[in-house]
Amino acid sequence: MIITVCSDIGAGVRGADQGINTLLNLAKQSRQFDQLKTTACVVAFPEGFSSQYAKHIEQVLNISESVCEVVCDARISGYFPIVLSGDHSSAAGTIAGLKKANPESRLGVIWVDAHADLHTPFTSFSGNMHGMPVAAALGVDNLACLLRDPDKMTQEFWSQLKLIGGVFEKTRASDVVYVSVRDLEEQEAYLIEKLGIRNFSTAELHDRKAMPLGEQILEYLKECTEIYLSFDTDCLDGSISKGTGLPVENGIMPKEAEDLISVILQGEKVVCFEITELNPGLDINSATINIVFHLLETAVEILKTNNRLD
Ligand SMILES: [Mn+2]
Repeated sequence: MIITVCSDIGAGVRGADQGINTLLNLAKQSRQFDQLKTTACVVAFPEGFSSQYAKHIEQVLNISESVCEVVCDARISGYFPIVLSGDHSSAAGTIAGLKKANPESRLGVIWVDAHADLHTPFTSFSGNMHGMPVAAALGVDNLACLLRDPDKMTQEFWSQLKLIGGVFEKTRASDVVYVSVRDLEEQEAYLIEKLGIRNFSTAELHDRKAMPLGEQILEYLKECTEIYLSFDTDCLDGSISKGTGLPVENGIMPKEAEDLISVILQGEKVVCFEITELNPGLDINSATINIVFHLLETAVEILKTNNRLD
């Protein structure tokens, strides 16, 4: 099942909500997507509370709760959700939905991204919510790196965001894996070090002599009972990811991304795949769009072959 989250409210650069229709339009021309069910999350919430510490946080909370419910229902009904979201902020809702559907699970998270998305309203300079979903999922504030002094309302909404789905700490730091995270701010670097989160570097991905990175990651998460794979378009190398809000050099090349996703999605514990942060308005020659759509098509093909998708 494809679940769409047509919102870009959590991003600093707007326009990523358009990425979803771009992918769905291409899907109409591909046989792989025939008869695949598509469900849209409610994203049309009124503006609500917003602050410089956490921009549009009330809307992000409402959208994330909507995502949580849809993902949870999909999982309970036995579907494998492929989530197409505009910006990454709603992924806290995706993770919450997976955990809500199966509270006993030990949920692993594979976060393929140029950024750690580990900020909080206490540490974020920009206040952009797409930089916070991993912190929300882990239930951390990172007060040791206090940079800002958010008002009471912001703190109240942040507390609610950490509690989406009625579960605090949806995953633990030892069950989170970063891939190609390379644009870190010191507050995030501190948390990664303190919590001991494994970051598989781009260099490790490039290393052809090693076991395929996807296999290494699945091995690393072998104690988990379910795994969620989150793919931020900006994990791709800056030379080929113009169609995303924050392109960063020294990233993943298309074939590497395809191999990585292919190996991981063969893992039987993987229960959900998300693609996010594709911004067609920024994309020169549709280069990024074509790469990301190919990855989506590859994922659908693998999951269909394994009878995991309908
Ligand atoms: Mn991200």
